[in-house]
Amino acid sequence: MSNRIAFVTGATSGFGRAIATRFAKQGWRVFASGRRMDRLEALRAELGDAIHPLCFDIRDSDAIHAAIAGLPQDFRTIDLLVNNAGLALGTAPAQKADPAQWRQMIETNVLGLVNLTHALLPRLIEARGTIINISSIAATYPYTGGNVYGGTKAFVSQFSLGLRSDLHGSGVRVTSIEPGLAETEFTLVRTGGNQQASDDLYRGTDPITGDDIAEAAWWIANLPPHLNINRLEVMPTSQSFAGFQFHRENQA
Ligand code: NDP
Ligand code: 8X3
Repeated sequence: MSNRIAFVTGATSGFGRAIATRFAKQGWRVFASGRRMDRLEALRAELGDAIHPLCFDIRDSDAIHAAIAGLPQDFRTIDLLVNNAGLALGTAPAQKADPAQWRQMIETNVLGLVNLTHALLPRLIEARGTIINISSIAATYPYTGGNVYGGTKAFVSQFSLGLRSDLHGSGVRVTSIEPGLAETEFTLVRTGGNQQASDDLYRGTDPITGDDIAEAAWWIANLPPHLNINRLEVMPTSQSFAGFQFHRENQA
C-alpha cells in the first residue's frame, strides 16, 4: 500500500465516491467523509482498510475540528484534499427562492469548504500536497435559477486562485475542477427527491460520470510537481452554450 493520503469530502455519492474509490484502488489511504455513515461503511466494506470513514456535517465547524483531532498520529500529513462535498437546492428564480435553501448552499459549499481547508492547510503544507476544489461551470456561466448555487461556485473558483497566490512557494498545488452536466445524485438532491426530473434531465445526453471526474482528479494529483492546473472546465460533448435572453416591452 502506498503511504500517500487523500482526504475526500462528500465520498458517500457521485464524484466523491468515485474519487475515493479510484485513489483507494491505486493504493492511497483515503479519509472519506460525509453525513451518511452507512454509505461510508459500505465503501470501507468494498475497498477495505484503505478507506477511513469520517462521518460529519461539513457545516459544523466543531465537528470538522473534532474529526481532524481524531485522525491517527501516523496520518499526520495529507497529500491530497478534494473539497467535493456540496449541493444545489432548488431551481427557482431569486425572487421566488427559499432563503433557507440559499443558507444551506452557502454554509455547505462555501463555509464548510473554507473551514475544512483552513483546518488541513498545515498538513497539506507539510506534505507539499495538492488541493482539488470541485467548482462548476455554474461559476462562470449564469443560468436562470442558478443564482446562489452559481454564486457559491464562483466563490470556490476564485478562492482556489486566491489559495494558489497565498501558497506561493510552499509547493502546494491548487486546482479548481469545473464540471458541467454530470449524472450523480445532484439533481435528485436539487429537486427534493424527484427521480423523474433527474431522469428527464440526463436522458439522451451521455453526461459526465463520477468516474470521468475521478480520472481528472487522478491526472491532476499525479502530475509532476512542477505543474499546476489552475482551472479545468469539463463538459459532456452534448452540452454547449446558448445565447443571451432579451425581454422586450410592449411587443404585440
Ligand atoms: P451528489 O449529491 O451525488 O454528492 C454530494 C456529496 O456531498 C454527498 O456525498 C454528500 O454526502 C455531500 N454533502 C452534501 N452536503 C453535505 C454536508 N452538509 N456535510 C457533508 N457532506 C455533504 O452530487 P455530486 O457528486 O454531483 O456533487 C459533488 C460536487 O460536485 C458538489 O460540490 C457539486 O456542486 C459539484 N458539481 C456537480 C455537478 C453535477 O452536475 N452533478 C456539476 C458540477 C459540479 P452526505 O449526503 O452523505 O452528507
Ligand atoms: C452543476 C452544473 O450546470 O447544473 O454544478 O449548475 S449545473
